[in-house]
Amino acid sequence: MNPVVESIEATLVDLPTIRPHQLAMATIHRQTLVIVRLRCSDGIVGIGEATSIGGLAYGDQSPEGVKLAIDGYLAPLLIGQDATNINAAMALVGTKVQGHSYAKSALETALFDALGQRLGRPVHALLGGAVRKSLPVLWTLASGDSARDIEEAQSLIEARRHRVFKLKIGRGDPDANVAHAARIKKALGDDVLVTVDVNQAWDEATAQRCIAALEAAGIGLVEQPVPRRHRRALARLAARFDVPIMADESLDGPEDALELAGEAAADVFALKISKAGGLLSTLRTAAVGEAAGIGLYGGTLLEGSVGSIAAAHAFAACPQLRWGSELFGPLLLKDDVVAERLVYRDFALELPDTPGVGVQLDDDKLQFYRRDRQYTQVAMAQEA
Ligand code: MUC
Ligand code: MG
Repeated sequence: MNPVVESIEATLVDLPTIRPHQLAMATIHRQTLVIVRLRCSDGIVGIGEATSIGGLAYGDQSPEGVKLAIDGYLAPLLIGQDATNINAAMALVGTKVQGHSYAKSALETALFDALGQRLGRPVHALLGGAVRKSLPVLWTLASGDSARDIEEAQSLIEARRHRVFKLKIGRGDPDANVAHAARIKKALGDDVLVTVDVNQAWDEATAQRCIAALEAAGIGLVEQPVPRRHRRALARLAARFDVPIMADESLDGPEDALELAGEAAADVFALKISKAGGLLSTLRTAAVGEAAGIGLYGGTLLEGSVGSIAAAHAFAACPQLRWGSELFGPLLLKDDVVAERLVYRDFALELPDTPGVGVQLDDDKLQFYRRDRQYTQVAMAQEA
């Protein structure tokens, strides 16, 4: 008999960032990870992660909500199911639970990790094989200060860690945003690709004016300039400008991909395993993009090592990843909850070849950073 899912534990973990990370909708000082441990009846424990940015500021699924959904609904559904049949397990979850793509992604990752450990194969092999063994990784400049961002970029180029940079704009005066982007692009020069992410902050008229200026300044790509549901506006911008327009918040899974492709609303798709609801759904989303001739990009919700490496396995299996990736989340964290941190070298993230996702949890760190323990510590300190 095949092993079944025996228990599932979802743990909230709060990790500080190395510096404030300023986006249009939030400034992040820490990231909350939901770490999932899925124990199977053969003793194998698979791990997964769901993380979002700025609580509910980026997406409509909070870390606390992810934990509630797993504890109350998804775990009871999966317990007792065949742990080796991921398609069947996720189909069951799909019919009984609407939405909750972040939770589904974490659970599917944990099932893949367990299966990989059981078979002695890395997750990318279970997805059909990696067509690249490392993924180019850009860095997001988001300190809120142009001079500091330029310095940060130059030192990262020097260290051969990143050579493509994304700027988080969309906060405050749009013209000041454009001036900030132009200053950074000018300082970094023609050889360095600089992109911007507006995180839905502009209306169409503002976007038209500002994208023209960004294009003239040499910005190489504009991500999600208008609100996610304003697809027709996105399509008009994609038609109007040469600079590629990327859909991020407008794109969750394959159904969105189909609609965006049909409306010619984006030149590039930002894939994210959490938005899509898992690795398999990410590959299905990528397939739609690929079929429509749309460039693919490996996006992040600033996950730690577990979520980032899970995404890397899926992105490595995509036939095309023309725009590289932004799997730098672990580098933005001061610490992590894994035994060994991911390897970034020569502007890329290396894909592990070890069984499963290829990273292990560090139990001491997990205990140290778990939120319920921190509350206990604060309560104890207050009582003392
Ligand atoms: C987003 O909107 O793309 C990715 C990089 C970063 O700094 O924030 C994320 C979210
Ligand atoms: Mg984005």
